[in-house]
Amino acid sequence: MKTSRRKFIQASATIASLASAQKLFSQSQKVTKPIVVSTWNFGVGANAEAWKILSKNGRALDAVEAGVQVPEGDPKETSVGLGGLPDRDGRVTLDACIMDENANCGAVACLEHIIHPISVARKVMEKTPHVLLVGDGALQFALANGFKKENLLTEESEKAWKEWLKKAQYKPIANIENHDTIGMIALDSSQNVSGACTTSGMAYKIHGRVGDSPIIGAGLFVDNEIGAATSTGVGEEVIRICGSHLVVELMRQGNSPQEACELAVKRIVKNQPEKSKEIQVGFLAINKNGELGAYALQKGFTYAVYSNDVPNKIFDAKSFY
Ligand code: SD4
Repeated sequence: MKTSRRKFIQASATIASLASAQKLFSQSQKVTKPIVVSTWNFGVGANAEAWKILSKNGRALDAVEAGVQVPEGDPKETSVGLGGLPDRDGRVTLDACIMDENANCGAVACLEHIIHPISVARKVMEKTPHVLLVGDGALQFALANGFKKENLLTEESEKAWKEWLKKAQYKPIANIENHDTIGMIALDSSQNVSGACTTSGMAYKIHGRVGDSPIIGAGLFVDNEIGAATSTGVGEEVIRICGSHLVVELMRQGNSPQEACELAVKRIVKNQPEKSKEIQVGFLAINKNGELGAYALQKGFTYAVYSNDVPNKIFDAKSFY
């Protein structure tokens, strides 16, 4: 067999198996536990780390923390943790939250100098009577708990910021300007649900701006009776509708995860019909049966799924526009 023909046959087989996996998945949108799902293409690397814990019957909470640490620690990801694009003053400020199966939750907002804000959020949850620490207070708390102070502004991100400064046009467009949050939700083999969400927020934002990602109920919500939801996109629009909490409550009312994500996106359209045409917001949800939903305002929202049935694949979410 000629090499080119062999290559062609190999490629066709790969495409066919991918297509059948996708077909199978989209027909049922149901997978058996454990399952981990996360936003955007970088969810694949994060899911792989989470799966190491879930596949050994570990706890969903541990899985989501370990999972989102992957993009947080990757200097090439310019929307999360180390290497995140800075605010308009050149400061990298991070937002993150985490929530477990018992409604315990912790969060940090506008945190500087710490590579893994998700782990600081977990410490807030476990070591304090509070839910959310911000700015200098969050940094002080992190340092007191053994986290190391680091410079998070990479050369590349500094260069991009200096380029932006030439025009300094303040018009955040999520997704289009390559600005993606990782939201991860998981169901473990004990049928417990947890979630984590972490981001450097909108690039070149006003210093002190906080988005949806560290706000429990907006960027993330978990209810172990029902399931979990997370969001990505323009945080202000998600906060306005308490997005992730809304998705979970819509599931409680009997909607599937897919229906719930669609209804939440449509709420944004109803509230802000004109603005909704120009921005991106996406929701991702799972319920306790391992059913999954994903929906966005615009095309282009991808998510990654890892379960026994779906070995870590990226899917395109349906969209309103
Ligand atoms: C924020 N939701 O800070 C985040 C940004 C994001 O895709 O998700 N971008 O508003």
